[in-house]
Amino acid sequence: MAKQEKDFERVMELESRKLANEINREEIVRMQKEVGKNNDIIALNIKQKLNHYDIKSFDIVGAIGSGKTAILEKLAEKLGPKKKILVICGDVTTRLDADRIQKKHVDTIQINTGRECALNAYHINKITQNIELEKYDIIFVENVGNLICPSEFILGMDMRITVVSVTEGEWVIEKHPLLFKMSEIAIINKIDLVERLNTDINKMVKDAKKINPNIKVIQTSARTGEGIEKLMNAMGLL
Ligand SMILES: Nc1nc2c(ncn2[C@@H]2O[C@H](COP(=O)(O)OP(=O)(O)OP(=O)(O)O)[C@@H](O)[C@H]2O)c(=O)[nH]1
Ligand SMILES: [Mg+2]
Repeated sequence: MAKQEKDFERVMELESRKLANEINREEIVRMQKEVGKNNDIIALNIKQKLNHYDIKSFDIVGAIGSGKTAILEKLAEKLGPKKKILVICGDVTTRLDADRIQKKHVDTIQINTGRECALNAYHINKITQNIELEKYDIIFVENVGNLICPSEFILGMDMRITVVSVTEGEWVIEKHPLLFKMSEIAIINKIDLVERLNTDINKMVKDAKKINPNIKVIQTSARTGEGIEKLMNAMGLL
């Protein structure tokens, strides 16, 4: 075969591969939209059910290791004696977080998402269909730690809270605006470390407010307990 012909065939092959990819892409986008729509319908059902039982519910999302579980441990300590609490923990694997929180005498359920990088309404629906909801006053969901995927799926909770900490640096909010747009509260945690790390916390607060002027920004330390009462107040739990 002449070299020119070979080159032509190669171009054709690449073109048809590209075309196939484009067809796949359209199909994938269509399917993703469908899944998103179904997720939102299920989330709405969950919301109605929880409202029916007068349960306050919170979706805690945030960066890996920012202190979501540590904050939930503190909230469970403070609220546990008076309120009946369920904490649903999402992680790729293990039940480490659920075991930690369970020590605070609240009920916990761990969901392992495997390859999925966030919880979705299907996961929560399975739980709300199979437990006695009337037992609970408050449900907390700790989503899988990351600042990107959870923005794709609402879970039907009353409030979304996004947690970051000073250890991720002052650019973390500016670089991940979507979750802050969709949240009622932003927590900046680990403020006990702010002097050692020299993080510009004012920039973090300003960024959150610029992205979402209605967001309440609460500074906490799950280590010392600073800011936890303020957080409970902002959550309507005091
Ligand atoms: N100094 C300090 N350390 C904290 C604080 N909050 C959490 N930590 C520590 O940070 C580490 C991660 O905390 P976790 O509560 O597991 O964080 P997480 O966001 O639940 O982590 P993932 O679920 O793995 O995403 C642990 O070693 C905590 O003890 C805080 O306010 N100050
Ligand atoms: Mg955790």
